[in-house]
Amino acid sequence: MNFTLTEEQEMIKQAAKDFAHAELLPGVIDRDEKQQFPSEQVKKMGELGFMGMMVDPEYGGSGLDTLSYVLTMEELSKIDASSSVVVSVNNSLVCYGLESFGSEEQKEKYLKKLASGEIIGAFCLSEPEAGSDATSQKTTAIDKGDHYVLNGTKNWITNGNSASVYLVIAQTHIKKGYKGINALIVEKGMPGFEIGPKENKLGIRGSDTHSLIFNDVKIPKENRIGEDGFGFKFAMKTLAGGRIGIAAQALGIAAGAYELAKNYSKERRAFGTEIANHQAIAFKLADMHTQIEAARYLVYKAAWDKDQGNNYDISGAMAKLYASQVAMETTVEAVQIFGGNGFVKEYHVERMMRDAKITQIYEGTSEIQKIVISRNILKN
Ligand code: COS
Repeated sequence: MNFTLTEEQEMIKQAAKDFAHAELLPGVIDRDEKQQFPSEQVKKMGELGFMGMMVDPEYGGSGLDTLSYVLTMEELSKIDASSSVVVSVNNSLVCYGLESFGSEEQKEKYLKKLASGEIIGAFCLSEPEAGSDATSQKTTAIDKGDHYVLNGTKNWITNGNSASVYLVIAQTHIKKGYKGINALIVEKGMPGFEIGPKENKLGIRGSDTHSLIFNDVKIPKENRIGEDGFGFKFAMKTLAGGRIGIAAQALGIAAGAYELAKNYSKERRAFGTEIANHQAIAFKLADMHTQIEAARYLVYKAAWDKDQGNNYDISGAMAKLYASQVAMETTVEAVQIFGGNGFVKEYHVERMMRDAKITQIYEGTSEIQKIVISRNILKN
């Protein structure tokens, strides 16, 4: 076992930390308040190579390992989870999905621009009645020979309006169930493709979440990813890695709130001393620190599994399940340590508490992670 980061990983972590403080922190409260998408920040993250971190440089990516990606997600999420979710979706769902399963033509046409951050992508699986129950797709992609005709609605799509390329999961052969599902590449502006209203959310308010409506959208056959009927497996395999990204986001939110609470407890005075000197506060910090460290090793282990070529279904699910729980508990405690100030926007922790909640929901709820974990442990 080796718990030491390489020199390169340390440099990437530091670069992400510096970027987060210099570019994400200014205006983060305002963007949250106004639900403003971090367009400038995303552009700069593309220039730094954060939008296609694991993609082969041949396709415009940074060619880094999953651990470097996780370290970056952690540092960005300490400051601004609304920006880091854009990085997560673009890297681990869109770029990974295209690089691993797309055709050479698809990689040339779409991946290069996505990995360099020239454009961003969205991953469209959820529907009004198919979030956790992902096999129940009502969106249809009917085979018309040289093209598909796409009809239906997708919900809660991250990067819903800001994306240029959408990976859309849809049912082609209804009688075949999940074996009849396809994944199609849809471009913004294709006739019949409409972007629905923006959701007014509890947290990650800077990210733009929309429903999408498809009315007889004509999709060329060459935009299907993989073989006919590969769509459900495509979604499952891609989400397995996506969960590592969200686990890293949850870890970052927890660690960010903990650092703020620790610093505050050394400044704020009550009963004649800094509140950190009261055991009620010191023990909270001890619990937070221990849980964050445990979450960190689950997240890094999942990234390591992916880099080693090991199966990471279970390690990714455990990392997401635990890190998201720690994010929720830690941010609630951080607000408590800040007391009255914790309830006020300028101290950041209330935003982190709101942002933490989504990590227990998207890319598979905590209950779904328990299904994945229990099935994996019981099959052996
Ligand atoms: N990698 C590869 N294949 C996978 C897989 C994975 N991680 N997980 C499932 N599959 C395959 C199965 O092997 C099976 O194929 P075969 O019949 O050829 O073996 C197929 O997919 C169906 O799997 P299963 O029978 O387990 O499907 P279920 O309907 O029971 O669903 C869960 C399994 C619940 C795990 C799945 O629906 C899921 O992950 N749901 C949550 C989706 C999600 O994350 N939604 C959030 C929206 S994205 S923000």
